[in-house]
Amino acid sequence: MRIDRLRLFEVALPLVHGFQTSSHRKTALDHILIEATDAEGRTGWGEIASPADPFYGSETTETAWTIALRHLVPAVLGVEWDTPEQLEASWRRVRGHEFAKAGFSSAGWDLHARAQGLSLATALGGSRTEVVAGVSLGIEPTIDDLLAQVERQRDAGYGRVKLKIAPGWDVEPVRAVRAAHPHLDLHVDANGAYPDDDAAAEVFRVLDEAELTMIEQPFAPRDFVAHARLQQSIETPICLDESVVDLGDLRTMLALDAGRILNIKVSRMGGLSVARAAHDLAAEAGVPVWCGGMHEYGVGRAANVAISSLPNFTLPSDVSGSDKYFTRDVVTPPVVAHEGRVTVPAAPGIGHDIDLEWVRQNTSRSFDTDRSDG
Ligand code: OSB
Ligand code: MG
Repeated sequence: MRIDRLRLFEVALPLVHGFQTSSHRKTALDHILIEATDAEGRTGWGEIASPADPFYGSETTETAWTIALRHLVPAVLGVEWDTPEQLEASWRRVRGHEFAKAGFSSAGWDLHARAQGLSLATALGGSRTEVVAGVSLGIEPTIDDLLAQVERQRDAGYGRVKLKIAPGWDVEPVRAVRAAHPHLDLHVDANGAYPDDDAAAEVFRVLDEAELTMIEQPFAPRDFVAHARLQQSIETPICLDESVVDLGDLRTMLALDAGRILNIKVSRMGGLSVARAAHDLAAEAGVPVWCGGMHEYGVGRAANVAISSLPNFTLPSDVSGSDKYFTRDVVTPPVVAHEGRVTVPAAPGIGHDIDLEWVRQNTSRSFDTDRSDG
C-alpha cells in the first residue's frame, strides 16, 4: 500500500453547548481533517483533534498543522506499507506531537481497513457490536445549571455522567448530583488541577464517600508518585488520562499502582496502534480501560467508537452522539447514541461518509500535496 496524495483541512465548528474544564473554556473547535489517497484511488480519513490552546496538553492546532506539513506529510508520502504499524514507523523519529500523529494513524488505519473490506473495528480486532457511551459535562455557572445538564443527558438516555471538577467546584456539585441521582454511574475529572497538598487530600477524602466510579487525573500529568500516594489512601479508583501518552507511562502507572483505571485516548497516545497496545497491556495487568474523547468531529469519533469495540473497554466511553456537540457533523450519517449506546458500524473503514460540502464550507485553510511541491 502507498499513499500518493494527502489533503488537510482545518475545519472550525461551533459547539452546541460551551464546555469549561479546570483549565479553559471552549465554545468552538478547530480540528484538522486528513484525507489520504492510495495508489489505487482509495481514500482514508483521520482527524487531528488538538485543542486550539496548549492547556490540555502541549499541542495546539497551530503546532499540529506545522508538524503535519513539515514532518508527517513528507514522512508518509510514497512509503510502501502493508500494515498501519509500518506506516506509523515512517514518523518514528518525530518525538511527541501525539495528536498530530494520531490523525495520520487513523487515516492509515481507515485506508487499511477499507482495502481489506473490513470495518475499522474488525480490522483492529474488536468484537463488540455496540459500545456504551457516557457524557462528559463541563463546569457550569451554577449547580442548578449543572443539575439541569445532568437531567438533560439522562433524558437523552445516557447512563454514565462525568463531571469536570476544579478547586472550588468539587465537593458541592458532586454532592448535589449524587443527592439527585443516587444510583447514577458518576465520575469526576480534574484535568490535573489539584496541587498535591493537604487541602486536596481532604477534598478527595470527602469525594471518596460519594461512590464515584473513578477520580480522573487529580494531579499534574508527570506526577505519578502523587497519584500513587493518593491511590493508597482512598478506595475510589484513580483513572489516569493526561499522564499516559505512551506505553512507558502506562508501565510506570502499573508499576507504581498510580491508578487502577486507564482512559485511552487515541489522540493523546499518538494513534490507533499505540491505543490498541495500551489496551492489551492494561488487559494483561487487569486494569479496565475506556475511551476518552476530545470533542472529536465524526471522523475521530468513529475511530474512538471502533477502538472501544475491543474487549477490555469495559467501562462507558466518552463517545456520545454527534448531536451533543454539533448541529451538523462532518460525516454522514452522524454518530448516533440510542439509550446511551452507539452501534459499531459494520461498513468498511470508519463506516461513515465525509460530508465534503460541509467540510469545505467550514475550512479556514487547506493543503494538498497535488497542489504544491511540499
Ligand atoms: O479530559 O477528557 C478530558 C475535553 C477537552 C479536554 C479534556 C477532556 C475533554 C473531555 C471531552 O472530557 C469528552 C468528550 O469528547 O465528550
Ligand atoms: Mg480527562
